[in-house]
Amino acid sequence: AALHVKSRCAQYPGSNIRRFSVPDDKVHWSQNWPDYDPVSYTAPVVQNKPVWADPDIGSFSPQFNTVDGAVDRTSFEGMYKVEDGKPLNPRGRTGVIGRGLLGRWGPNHAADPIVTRWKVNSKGEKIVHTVSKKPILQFVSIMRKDCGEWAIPGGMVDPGEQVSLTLQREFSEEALNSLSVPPSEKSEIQERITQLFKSSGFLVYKGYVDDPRNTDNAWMETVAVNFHDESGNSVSELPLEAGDDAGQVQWVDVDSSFPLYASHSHFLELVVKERKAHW
Ligand code: RP5
Ligand code: MG
Ligand code: MG
Repeated sequence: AALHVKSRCAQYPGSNIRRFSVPDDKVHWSQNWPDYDPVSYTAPVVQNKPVWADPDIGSFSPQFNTVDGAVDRTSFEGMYKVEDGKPLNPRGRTGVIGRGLLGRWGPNHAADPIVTRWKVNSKGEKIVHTVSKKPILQFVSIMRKDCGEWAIPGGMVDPGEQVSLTLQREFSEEALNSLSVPPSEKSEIQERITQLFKSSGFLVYKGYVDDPRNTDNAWMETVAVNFHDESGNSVSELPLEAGDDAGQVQWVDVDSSFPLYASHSHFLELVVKERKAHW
């Protein structure tokens, strides 16, 4: 697997914390590094014990590498090591210990719905990129409120929740603002959503996410699934409205030069390969 990069960003998100700098050749735990002196950081929101966060280790010893009650503590990356009661990031050092902004020790499971359509002209014909000569895909993208970066409208899997439901729920909350629609319009949105997500979609990726919130003891993992509207008459007609942790939402042309949050650009590249689209 490629070395994580955003998981080593100098400034830890939402804080004044500077990560201990980890050079490429010291990322893997197998590299002995006696001088490694990571910063300990667990954000105040996590320390305040919200329902979505674990307590501190000591008072609490979760069952790692297994489904622990309703919380899935297994990793898509295989068995991870636990040292002094704390799980170790399977991709290596990040310069921070503790949980940072993440609620769970070890893997924090998310789901990423990648909703796509073809870019078309006024006659409904596919638009081909001038250089690659391949048709251009568009995907529903949100601007994250926490960092201002464009991203897939993904979110955390609730304890015991089926990933198929998380995909729908997060898309509805962030791209359709389902949390704020008046009750009279709820069933209408719900119906459209069920239509769009009734196919199981194309499984794009399952595994570690190179997320800037990752630490040595807590990291993001996701299941990314593509729901594609081939004819352009189902999703394309959905009224997009940003909600919850999304500040804006829009259809964005899929192109390798467009910067995206965490590993989201990599997920789109996989969608492009599958659909033989421009990249
Ligand atoms: C990323 O964080 C995942 O790929 C997913 O898009 C997102 C989930 O976190 P929140 O959007 O709930 O902050 O690592
Ligand atoms: Mg969300
Ligand atoms: Mg989200």
